[in-house]
Amino acid sequence: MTRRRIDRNTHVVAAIEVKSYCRICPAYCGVVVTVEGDRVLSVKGDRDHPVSGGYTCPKGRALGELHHHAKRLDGPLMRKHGRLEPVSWDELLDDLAEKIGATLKRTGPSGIGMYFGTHANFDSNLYWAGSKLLRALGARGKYTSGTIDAPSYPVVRRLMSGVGWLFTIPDFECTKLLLLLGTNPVVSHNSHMAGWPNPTARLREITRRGGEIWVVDARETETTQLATGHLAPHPGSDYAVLGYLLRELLRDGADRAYLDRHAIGVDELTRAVERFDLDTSARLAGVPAAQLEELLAAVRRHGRISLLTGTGVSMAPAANTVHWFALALLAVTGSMEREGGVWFNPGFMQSLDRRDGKPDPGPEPGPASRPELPRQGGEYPTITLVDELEAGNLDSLFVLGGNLIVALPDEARVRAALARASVVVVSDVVDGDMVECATHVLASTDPLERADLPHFADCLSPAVAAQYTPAVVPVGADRKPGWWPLAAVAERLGIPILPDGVSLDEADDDTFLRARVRPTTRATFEELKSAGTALVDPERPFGWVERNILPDGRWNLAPEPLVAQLDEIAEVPQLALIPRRLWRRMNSYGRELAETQEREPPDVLLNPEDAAVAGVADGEGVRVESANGSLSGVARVDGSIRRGAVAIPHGWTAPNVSVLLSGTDDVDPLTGMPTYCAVPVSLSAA
Ligand SMILES: Nc1nc2c(c(=O)[nH]1)N[C@H]1C(S)=C(S)[C@@H](COP(=O)(O)OP(=O)(O)OC[C@H]3O[C@@H](n4cnc5c(=O)[nH]c(N)nc54)[C@H](O)[C@@H]3O)O[C@H]1N2
Ligand SMILES: Nc1nc2c(c(=O)[nH]1)N[C@H]1C(S)=C(S)[C@@H](COP(=O)(O)OP(=O)(O)OC[C@H]3O[C@@H](n4cnc5c(=O)[nH]c(N)nc54)[C@H](O)[C@@H]3O)O[C@H]1N2
Ligand code: SF4
Ligand SMILES: [Mo]
Repeated sequence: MTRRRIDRNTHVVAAIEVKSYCRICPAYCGVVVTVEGDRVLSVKGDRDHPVSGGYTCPKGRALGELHHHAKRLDGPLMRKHGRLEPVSWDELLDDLAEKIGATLKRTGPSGIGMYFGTHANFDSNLYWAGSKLLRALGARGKYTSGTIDAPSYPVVRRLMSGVGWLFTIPDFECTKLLLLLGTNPVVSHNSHMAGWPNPTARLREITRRGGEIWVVDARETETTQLATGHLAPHPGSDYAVLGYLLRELLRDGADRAYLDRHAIGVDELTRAVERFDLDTSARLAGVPAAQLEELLAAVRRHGRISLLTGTGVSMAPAANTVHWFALALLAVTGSMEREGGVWFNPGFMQSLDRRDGKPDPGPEPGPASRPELPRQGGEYPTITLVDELEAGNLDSLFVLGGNLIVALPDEARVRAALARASVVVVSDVVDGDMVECATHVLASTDPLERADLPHFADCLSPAVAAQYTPAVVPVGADRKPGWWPLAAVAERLGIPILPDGVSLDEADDDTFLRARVRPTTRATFEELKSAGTALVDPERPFGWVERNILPDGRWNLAPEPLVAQLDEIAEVPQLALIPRRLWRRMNSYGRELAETQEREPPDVLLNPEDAAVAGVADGEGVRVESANGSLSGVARVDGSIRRGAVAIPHGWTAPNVSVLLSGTDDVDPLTGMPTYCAVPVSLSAA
């Protein structure tokens, strides 16, 4: 903490600078926050930060604006006679404990569920307290945003390695060829299966030293502008691009020494990809054959590759196949855990490389209303919470840092299902869509008001790093830390969840944070707390997955369920809805900021040829219809998107793109993920 004096008009006031890190996405950029009393004056990048080096994006720089926003929740709210009213914490907690007790009597623990949204990942104490409460209640109803955006990622990893929790990090220091599929990290920082501070500098560094970047994306994006090559396949057809590369490399150019020692299933994989000859693949992907050949030539030129996927592939129907082929391609090119290829971040906090790797348990039956959609890694697919509410099986639902109204398909169905619950507890920082549906609102501290350490998202970082942050400003109004009301309800129910028998009165943010540091963690709590910035382990840990995780050190390149699914991939639609993320906000977070509303409206991005067929011009109203519903928006007609793709950002309620999606018809049986990308749609003038 450094002191500074600021001259404002005539009188001199003391402002202080506090080092912290941004907790809106897993890039975890280091920030310097200037505060005066309880006012946040500015949030800037911390130039001395060992991972982000001064970088921030507008979301991080707006932390102060959101902190003081008129829509911030200031205290607890409870629904009485149909209306939300301010109440005391005691009144809310007594009522909540009584109602949870009533649910337990009526249904047992199966009537209680908890949804951990994106922002529960960035308040590690909230996540931990939520998990502990759920366990203490004996409830199995855990749901997360991870089963909305990418369940195929861990499910495929488990099938191929035994463990789902493996995050592939490009070896930025040495890679010569980076392949990006369905991700636009310059805008998103990926923040999905990786969190990159300063993506532009990272990408430029690869091409500066003579490396290549190839992007597979249905649009020209901020990332394709920095790339060496760009392929724009039909939405949902990426599996054919990777299938082609695998087929050709397995015929000539595979790293046989690596495969012989570190893989099984090579022959089965070779047979499975035999169908992806050049002409078939070019036809399936809707790209010129010459482009596929150029991409293959680039792979051959460099031998090893690194690779990252995003929501453009992980939310599409063939997501499992793409993630399978992506890992297989890394193995076939000998790029797994080798310089110039990829490594797996064990996490500074978790230090998975210092633990014994036990295989994950396999899938279990889904919840009573949809047993065919499997529970994996201790989580039910989030879409099934709607079925569970409809069936009356779920009676009390906690929603922590998430927004089911924009995140799940079919807004009307989600709203109706939530209205059936006896209790909807919402932990949030702003008055938004979920608050509208809540019976009990837990007004939480925001990132500037709480101490923190990285939660499991430290495995997504391009470095093995962790940072402790103190609270930057005092807790404002009548808010409480996210963990506090959960611990207080637990206490009232007689199932205390605080670590080491600490009482609620004695506990603070550090009580939980201290307990998160394991014996294997790369530093002690005291070391983390006194460091003042991120601690970094400079070694990129190559080889720990091979040694600790893989059975006999081998990847399974042809798991039976994935091979079987390959035959079931449907033809891609003529005209398809695809996802798109915007620069100034994160899903629904940040949409209340004036600049976001003004400069990034949720318009419908169309190719000129598709617009002409529909009779729609730029700036005019357009109606988008799917088998599930329709919406109207403003058309933005632009040749940067390929023909056959229609991109609409999510996170808004007007329009809410979720009305075009279905939670019943298009759900993947292995992962329980609804289809969000490559959904068939039609267009007309509105
Ligand atoms: N600024 C900002 N950052 C964010 C978010 C945000 O809303 N705003 N959201 C955060 C979250 S929760 C996540 S999960 C991550 C996601 O991060 P990303 O996965 O990088 O998300 P997008 O930026 O939408 O990039 C997806 C890309 O896939 C392309 N695409 C669509 N369909 C297809 C297809 O079928 N094939 C191929 N090859 N490409 C396709 C789209 O055109 C788009 O450019 O971003 C996180 N970061
Ligand atoms: N059509 C379509 N739908 C999509 C997607 C898509 O690409 N297309 N993308 C999907 C993806 S990638 C994801 S991850 C999901 C996102 O699904 P969710 O994670 O459920 O939704 P968000 O909009 O990120 O939720 C943010 C909520 O957290 C609150 N919040 C912000 N900060 C804090 C905090 O510090 N504490 C607490 N307690 N709350 C906080 C915000 O106010 C907001 O209400 O949506 C998915 N839905
Ligand atoms: S990239 Fe992510 S962590 Fe960095 S400033 Fe932006 S939102 Fe915050
Ligand atoms: Mo996401």
